[in-house]
This record gives sequence, C-alpha cells and structure tokens, in this order.
Amino acid sequence: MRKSFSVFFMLLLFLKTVSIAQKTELKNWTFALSKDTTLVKVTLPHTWNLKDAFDEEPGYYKGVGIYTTDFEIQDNTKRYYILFKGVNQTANVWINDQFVGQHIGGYTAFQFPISAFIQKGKNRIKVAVDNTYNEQIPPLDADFTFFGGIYRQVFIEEEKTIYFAKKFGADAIKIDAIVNTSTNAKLKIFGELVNKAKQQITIKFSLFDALNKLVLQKRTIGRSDFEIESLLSKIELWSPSKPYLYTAKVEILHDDQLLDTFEHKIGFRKFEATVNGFKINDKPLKLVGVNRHQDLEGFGNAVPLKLQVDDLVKIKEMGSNFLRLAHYPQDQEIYKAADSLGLILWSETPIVNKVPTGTDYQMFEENAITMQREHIAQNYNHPSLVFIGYMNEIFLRMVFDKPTEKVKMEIINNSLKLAKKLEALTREEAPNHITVMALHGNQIYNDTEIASIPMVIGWNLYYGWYEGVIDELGTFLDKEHIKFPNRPLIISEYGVGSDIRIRNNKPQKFDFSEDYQLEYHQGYWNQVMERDFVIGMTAWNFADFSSEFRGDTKPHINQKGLVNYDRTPKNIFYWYKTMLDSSTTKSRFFKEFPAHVSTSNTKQIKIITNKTVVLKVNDTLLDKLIPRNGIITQEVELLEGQNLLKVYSESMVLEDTLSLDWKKVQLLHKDDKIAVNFGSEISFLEDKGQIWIPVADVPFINTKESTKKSSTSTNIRGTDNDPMYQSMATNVKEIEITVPSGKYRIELHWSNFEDGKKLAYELSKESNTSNQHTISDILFVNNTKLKLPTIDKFNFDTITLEVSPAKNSISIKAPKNNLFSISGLIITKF
Ligand code: GCB
Repeated sequence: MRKSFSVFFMLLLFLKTVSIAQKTELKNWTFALSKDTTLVKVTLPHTWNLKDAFDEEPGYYKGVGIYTTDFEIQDNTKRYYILFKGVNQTANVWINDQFVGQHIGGYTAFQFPISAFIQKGKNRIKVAVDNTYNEQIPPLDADFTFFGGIYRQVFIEEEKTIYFAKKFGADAIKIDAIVNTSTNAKLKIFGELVNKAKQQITIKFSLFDALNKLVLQKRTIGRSDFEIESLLSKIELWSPSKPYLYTAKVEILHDDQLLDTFEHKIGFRKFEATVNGFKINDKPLKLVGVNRHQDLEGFGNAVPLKLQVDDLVKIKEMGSNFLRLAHYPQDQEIYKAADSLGLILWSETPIVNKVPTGTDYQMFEENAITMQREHIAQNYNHPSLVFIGYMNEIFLRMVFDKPTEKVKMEIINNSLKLAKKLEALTREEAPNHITVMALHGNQIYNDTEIASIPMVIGWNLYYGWYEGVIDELGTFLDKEHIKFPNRPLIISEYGVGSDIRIRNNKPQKFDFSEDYQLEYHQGYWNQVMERDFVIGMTAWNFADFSSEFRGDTKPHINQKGLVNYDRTPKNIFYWYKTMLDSSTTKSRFFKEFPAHVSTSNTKQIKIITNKTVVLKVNDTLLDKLIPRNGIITQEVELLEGQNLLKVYSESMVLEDTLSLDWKKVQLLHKDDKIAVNFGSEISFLEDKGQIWIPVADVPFINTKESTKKSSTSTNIRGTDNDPMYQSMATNVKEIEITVPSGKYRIELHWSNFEDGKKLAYELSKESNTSNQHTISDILFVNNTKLKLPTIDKFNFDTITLEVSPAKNSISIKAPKNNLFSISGLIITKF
C-alpha cells in the first residue's frame, strides 16, 4: 500500500495542478485499481472496464479503483463545493487525507462542501470508487454492464457568503411553468438559500425569450427561502414540434453585489395521459421513439458529452418525439438536449429486475429513495421531463428463479412497499408529472396490483422474440384494455437482436437478421397505431449496448439497436425515419451485402420508402412501385458481375443507388469458392468480405440424415465469426458434394458448445436440441481418413485438406453407424 502511494505521489508531480476559479473542471487524475499497483494517468470521463467487459474471459472487474488529483486554492476563506456528475457506483472522497463523504448510487450527481478540508495552496483529493456487487444498492441485476469509474465530469465550485442551497446534487430551485390557456401561464419559483448571517438580500428573477429579450423581471427581498409567482400572457408553448425555450435567471444580490446566479432553460407545456391518448397542449400526440443506454463503442459509459448529445440529435432526426432514458438517470446534458430538440422524456431510477430480501432490504429502500430524490432534484426544471419512473420489470428475477413461496411473498411485499413509497415521493416531489413503471409480459404485475400504483403503465413486450409470435402483441394489449379500461399503456420496450452481417431470405425468430428486425418492427408499429389506448411506444433500443454476460452473435453486446454500437444506422433506423417523416425522407435501398451469392440471377431487394418510386436495374426501367408499410419488395434480375440499381421519385429524381455483384455459386473456374453454413438458414458476411450461405442454397451439396440443428447463445472464443460457430448441423451421416473433376481445397469448421444456459432474458426461448456432440473423432473425406481435433468448450477449430474427387463427388462421412456435427465448410477450386 505504502509503496503504491509513494508512486502515486511521483505520478502526481507530472500532473499540472489546477487552480480553482468560479467553477473548475478536474479532468486529469492518476488512477489505479486497488487489486494492483499500476498507476496510470487518466482523463475524465473514465471507466476501468473498457477492455474486460468485451474480452473473451467471462466477467469483468468489480471492485475498487482509486483516483487522485491535486488542485490549488488561492483563498481558503471562501466556500467550496466539489460536484461529481456520476460515479459508478459508490464513491468515498478524501481531501488532504481527511474524509469528506460517501455517495451511493452510480447514476446521479452529488456534491460535498469541502471548505473544512482545504488549505491555501495545493490540496490533494482522493476518490475510492467501488462497483462491487452490493445487495443494498440498486440496480442489483440488469441486462447491461455496470462499468466502474468516475465516468462523468467533476467540478470544484466556489460560492460567496450567500448562495443557493445545494440539495440532492442540485441547486435547490424548482421552477413550475404552469399553462392556463394557450397564451397564459403562471410561473412559480421556489428556492432555498444558504445565508448564515441572515443578511437581507434581493432575489432578482428574470425571464428571457428565445431571442434573449427580457419578458419578465421580478424582485423580492428576504433572508432565507423564497417564492416568486407571476402571471404571464402571450407565452409561446413548448412541444416536440416546436420546442420553444425561455431562459429563467435567478440572482442573489446583496448591497448591489451579485452573489449567486442560477440559470435554466424552461418551457411552457401541459400534458395529460388518458386512455384516449396522450395530449400535449391539448393536442393529441402519439408518442413514438426509443430507449437509450448511455454507453458507446470505444468508451463504455465514459462518453464525451458531445457524442452523447449526438445521440439525441440522431434520435430526433429519426422522427422521434419520445425518449425513454432506460434504466437510469443520464447526464444532465441529455435532458438539456431533449429540451432544445423537442423530445418528451421518460426518465427513471434504476431499480431493475429485483429487490432484495432479508436484512438488505431496508438499506436498499433508503438508497432507492435517495436516488429518486436526487433524480428529481437534478432534472425537475427541464420541460422535456414528463414521465418519471422508478422500476423496471421488478418481478423478472422472481419469475425466472422460482424461489420458495415464502421468499416469493417477501419479494412481492418488499416490491409493493417500495413502489408505494416511491410513487408517493414522486408525486410529492414532482407534481405536474406522470409516474410510470415498466413491466415484463407477465400477469404477476396485475395479480399483485403493483401495476395499479403508477399513473401510466409501460409494458416491455417481446412477442416474436423471447416468446410467441409478433401478432400476439395486439391480443395481449386488447386483453389488458378489457381488464383495465382506464389504464393508459405505453409499449416501453420491444425489439429484436440484429446484426448487419446477417441476412435471411426466410426471416425468423432469433436469426439476428436485419430482415427479421424489419418484420418485427413493422408488426409492432401496425398493432400499436391501431390502438388509441396505447399512448406511446419506445423501441428497445436506440443503439446496441454493452451487456457483458451476453453471447449473442456479437458477444457482450445486446444487439437490439436501431443503430449499431458505434451509432452507424442499421436499415431499421431508416425505416422508422420513413414512417415518421415520409415527406422529407428520401427513398433508399435496404442495404444488401455487396454480393448476391446464389445459383439464381433473381434477387429480392427492398426499398425503404413511403412514396411511389421508379426502379432502374442496370438499363431497364421497371414499372412504378408502390410501398406497403414503408417497404417495397421487388424481385430483380441480375447480370453476372456488377449491377447498378437506381431508385427514383415519381418525377424521376434520383434518390439512391445500390451496387450488387452477382457471384454465381459454382465450382467451374480456378479460385471459385463457396462458404457454406450448416447450422442455420442465415447468410453471413464475414469481416474479411467472405459471404457464407446456407447449405439449402447450394443445390450440389446434399446433407444426408441431418435431422437436427443446434445453437447456443454463448461467446465462441477466438473469433468474431460467432454466428458461424454458434450453430451446427448435428446427426449428419454424410455430406455429398457433386463437383466437376479437378482439385479442391476443403476447410471444415467445427465448434464445441454445450446446451447454452438460458438467460433470464430468454424466458421462453425454446431450449436447444440435444445430441449435438455426436462428433465422431474420425471422418472420411473420400478415402482420406481425418483425425478430428478435440475442441475445448466454447472454442472452434478447422481442418483444411486437399481433395481430388474421383467420380465428380466429394463425400464427407463418419465411420459406419456414426454421425457427426458440422458448422461450416469452405470449398475452393484450384
Ligand atoms: C428487457 C429489459 C432490458 C433488456 C431487454 C432485452 O425487458 O428491460 O433491460 O435489455 O429486455 O434486450 O432483453
């Protein structure tokens, strides 16, 4: 320990000490994980799980990390605060070796007064951050990575003798902009002061319009907490289509000296959610948008603000008017961006999947309550904040884990107790807002009546993915509506995993194709739009996000995004854009693989559009095409080699082009090559450009007696081609390939996985077929006997050999009465 700290000091010498002005950001720190002594210089925002949350080793470091930095104080008679905008998940803070305080909870800001600990000149701050699992701190269990670190900004703020009180990580000022009529409103400002000497001060309130013109000014004299009320006429309203913002400024003046200023953008809007729909400023508005997690490829949760705000710009660009910040409060800049872009927010406290039982419950409850207080105090004044939530799928774990009846009752009672407390707190702290809770598709929420606590219910429904079929959504919703005719509903989550490397001509559940993703979202859209009592929908998720334990086709990533983890759009993003704003959205081709690998020259292509279009394939103009559900599906005939497709508007304005190379599946010429996928029906585009096609699409390959396919949801180590190795054909007796005479190279691909353990998120996924490991340890390829590799669990292996078939046929066969499994095969002609 001693040794590590002296190294710490040495490293600190290299950091430039920051001199504190009014509000100074502390960006440069030294950092070490407590499990080792390696010190590094880091710049905030920072997380220590950037590598291990994505590597081949299951799990990621959950423990303590120590951050240290220095700052310089010129005048230690002044008041100083330290402000942390987000540290996951527990922070213990020391200044000059004196303990300053502890904060629990990874998603809200917090402040400590530090004047008592600082000295003139140089000061040293140390923060021990801990993301160890703790049964007393929400969230306990969730489908996202709990990245550890100081992952948002840190500031030191200087205050004068009298200033706005700091409570729950925010200046204690609440502004209510209450709309009476479409032009009249009432403003109510309530604030708290720190004024130890009880001196007389003036509070000056000013309101500026969007052009910065002063529209209202009021002064009040006092010595402590203050309240200002004012009526306004000729107001401009805030709404997603016209997010008109005013600037509210509150100043403390003493003897004409300005002591503190609070500035916030505000907006005038009123809203209601009833079973007849959502209304903003008395106008109906179907809420449509997405959920958002805060992490980004290459950054984990420590994402620069500019890039975070870019997300909201994209979400708005897609046509959304609604955004659920799931499952936790996000950076305050996100709320600001929603205000100015015009996005209605649902924001929630991270109580996800379960509450604890036993003695841990009490502290868990206290922490949850503090989190909700902080969440509200920090975001109350944002006009975008409309829905305030506090629980997501709280019975998920219980349904999945099937505890004893006694434990079950305790979980239900604790959850009910907590929900009631949080509901009461939210209604009190945030009147004029709508309370919500998100549930998973199970009647337990109605049976226990927890679903009757909040004002609006959000259902997270995955018909057509984890359970049932896409069309069951409507049936479920109608049943709910009959049971609870006065309950407004939101589909707070719906989505399927998709991988832009995967396509399927016969889209199906769990194939991770973009084709199935499109079918699913079209189905949900239609079923929601038909029902007024469903007041809104937020797709799961805006972007792919990190969930370390997942083994989808891109391990560690939940792939239900409308955009990729790096935010490049998937096809479905453009489909939403078309559906939400067809007037300005250009028609575009559903992005295909660069090549059509097939024996046939015909290919079904899709155009994402809501307008009648004209299609040109090479030199041939086709008839006008009319979309259905935002899509035109058209069979086109391709020439061997490169083809150019063009889509025009009806008035022949070019809107998009698509190049497609028809690579005929054949083994006639030198270097002709076919990569075949045996385990599933998908086509897969490897990073190297290689396209694997399903064996069913290769007429000259005959698989004998393969009755079974098997698949896993597990990371296959050592490859990015997981989709190829996560499935296999099993019980194969023989593979026969009819080929012209010549010499061929054959690569056989295998993997080893056991029946994947089901995850809580796969409640209804059919279990995998068994018998997948009947891999005979030898195979015959024509007459060549192959000794097969032993493959460690969750690994893959390949064997390459050369074959010169005698009678135009290559046979891959297990010895008599034996069967084998196989994932893939590549055959190349010499
Ligand atoms: C849910 C959860 C969310 C998961 C999602 C999924 O219902 O609320 O946290 O990520 O399902 O993708 O399984």
